[in-house]
Amino acid sequence: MSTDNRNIALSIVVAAVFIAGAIMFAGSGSNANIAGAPPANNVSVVDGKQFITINAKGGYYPRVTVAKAGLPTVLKMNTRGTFDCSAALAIPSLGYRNMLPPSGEMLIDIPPQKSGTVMRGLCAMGMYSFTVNFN
Ligand SMILES: [Cu+2]
Repeated sequence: MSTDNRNIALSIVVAAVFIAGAIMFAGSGSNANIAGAPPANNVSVVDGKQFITINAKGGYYPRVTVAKAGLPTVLKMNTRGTFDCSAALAIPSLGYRNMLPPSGEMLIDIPPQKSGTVMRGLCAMGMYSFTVNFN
């Protein structure tokens, strides 16, 4: 290998380390799973019942969900080692307020919603939120 080739190889390695570092830095915030992953397909309809999955940990993901109006719906809140305040969930339009288990699943029944309804979920302090738009 000539000196030139070695220098090129070295600069590629340095660039790769910088890029990896930048990605890790960008992903280290509390919005890591929001910024990093593509929007999940978190809505499914089984036997006329709609299931919406929201992950709660350091915030709620996905932040925005588009769901169908007019269907009985189950909101499935998933936690995994969630010891931050996103475990303290409030859904004002339903009068819902509850602690989610630190790890597990909480199923919340939601009556069929009218088209155009925007349902908002919040942590107890109001710092994290998610919305479900029923269309
Ligand atoms: Cu909070």
